[in-house]
Amino acid sequence: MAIKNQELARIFERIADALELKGETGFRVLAYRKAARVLTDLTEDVAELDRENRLETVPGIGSGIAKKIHEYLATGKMKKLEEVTAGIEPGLFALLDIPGVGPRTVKLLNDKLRVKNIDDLKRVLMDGSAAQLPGMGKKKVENILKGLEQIERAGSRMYLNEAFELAELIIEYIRSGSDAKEVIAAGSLRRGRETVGDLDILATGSNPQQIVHRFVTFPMTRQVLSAGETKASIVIASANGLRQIDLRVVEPETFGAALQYFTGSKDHNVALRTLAQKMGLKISEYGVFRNDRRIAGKTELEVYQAIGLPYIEPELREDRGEIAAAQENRLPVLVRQEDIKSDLHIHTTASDGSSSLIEIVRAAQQLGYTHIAIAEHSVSAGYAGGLTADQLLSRCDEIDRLNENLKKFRILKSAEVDITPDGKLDYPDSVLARLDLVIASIHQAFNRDATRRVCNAIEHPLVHIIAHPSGRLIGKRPGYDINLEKVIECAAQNRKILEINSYYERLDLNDVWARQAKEAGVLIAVNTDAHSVSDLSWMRYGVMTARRAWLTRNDIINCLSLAQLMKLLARLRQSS
Ligand code: DGT
Ligand code: CA
Ligand code: CA
Ligand code: ZN
Repeated sequence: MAIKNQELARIFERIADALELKGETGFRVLAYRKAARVLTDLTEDVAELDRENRLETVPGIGSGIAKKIHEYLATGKMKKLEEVTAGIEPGLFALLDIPGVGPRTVKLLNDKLRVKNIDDLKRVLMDGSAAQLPGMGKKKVENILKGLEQIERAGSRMYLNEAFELAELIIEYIRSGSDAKEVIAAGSLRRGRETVGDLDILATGSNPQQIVHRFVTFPMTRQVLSAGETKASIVIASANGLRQIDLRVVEPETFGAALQYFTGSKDHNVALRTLAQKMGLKISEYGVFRNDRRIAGKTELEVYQAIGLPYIEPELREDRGEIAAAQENRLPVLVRQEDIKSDLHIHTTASDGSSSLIEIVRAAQQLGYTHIAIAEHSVSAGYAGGLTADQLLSRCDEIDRLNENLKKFRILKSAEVDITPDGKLDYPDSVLARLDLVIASIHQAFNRDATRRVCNAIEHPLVHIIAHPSGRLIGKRPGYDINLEKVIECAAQNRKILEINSYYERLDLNDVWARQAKEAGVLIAVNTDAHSVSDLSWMRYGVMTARRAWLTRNDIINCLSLAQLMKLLARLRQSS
């Protein structure tokens, strides 16, 4: 959605909220809510519609709303918003984010119990006074408590996809409304950590105050925690809860030092500082200093070189041996997104996906891939539309026919085969032999002998890859009761491949285990496990995880050309 659409949708929501908080109901409120919904669903950029005088052609946008949109786009302000929010405690808007709490409830609580913010709300819920109010009651109070719990839990850490999307939104917002030169997300997001606590945005520009001002007026802002001359912190309401974003505006001469410092990790920074001290240097967010004279700071490379090191990629900065490796000039040349030529674990509508095979092929071609593997679920995965052996075989025929007509692109015949509770695969070998690539994974009976079952699958002569080997779901499920050291050892012995599943809730293998696998000589597949065209973009999270695992293009089979991959897959079967 275009950024202006989102900004304006938020503004109209807020006007409607404010009207209701003031006790108004009915047509006017509904008109603003409707305008917000229309803007959210609009595929065209509202700024363009305004330029071309076409706003009123959009159903749901009348002349009154169109005028207000125009006013905002032309001046950056909307009188109506200022008018209706005047005199309303800012904390009241934050209460509206709690599931189960609407404007009428907030008004009631504010009128009768002088509730002004979340702390007040908690107090009146706990001491029983809220339950006494007309129309509240025990049930409603319980609901609100549940809602509070929900936003507090969600307020913990973000998945990588949410963090990236949010960072892109705020960066575009700052860029489009200020003369900022550089705007970049540092912190754990830049390091590709599997979850992100808060966003750390770094900017340079000739007018820091303008950048700070633009930042704190980000439309999703619910609370400004602090706002100074060159830094600010805000809390925003995203779909999954409340999130904090920090901003720093720095001088161009110190941008590299600040970027290095705020990228972290803290442990990496501490180790660097110790190293610098031994050389008689001081390193800080302002630069590298010798006797108070700045000798580096403009770029990160300059900072690292000043303390005698080559550039260290952000994903390696975890104090896991990267500084020693840098000193000895043995840092790996990390895999890059551009090295990826294929995605080898994709579902379509034939099992539980939502995009068709053709749609997936077109999207993969657009991504620049030369081949993909279609791996539907197998027969015992009934819940996921698993294919019977016959269905799989006719699917293979279909893919063969398609491949004849595809130029410079190849679909590999594959399947994500369930490992049964007794450690077998649920297709006969004759069917598996028809496939170019066999992926095996556990989807049932998680804790029954997981290690032995996965090792059985690895030893099966027709299996190539084990998908999501640990089975964990970040923040939701710890994973199978499995001995990954054994699994890696077994994969190494049988020269089989382990997956980094790029789905942001899996990232499985994780960075630490993938690095161990590499050290044991195991090849890695980085796959999205996509169930739709848009899921193919998850590759980015898998690649970052691979980089955090110190992997190079030579460690990853998705970097092989089609010919190289086919040779490898055939060799694996011959040697087992
Ligand atoms: P997060 O937000 O919990 O996912 O993790 P980070 O790494 O983004 O941490 P955050 O947001 O607290 O701070 C951003 C960076 O700032 C951090 O990676 C390194 C730097 N930093 C923060 N506090 C300290 C500190 O006390 N010492 C040093 N050397 N660096 C710090
Ligand atoms: Ca952070
Ligand atoms: Ca931070
Ligand atoms: Zn899958």
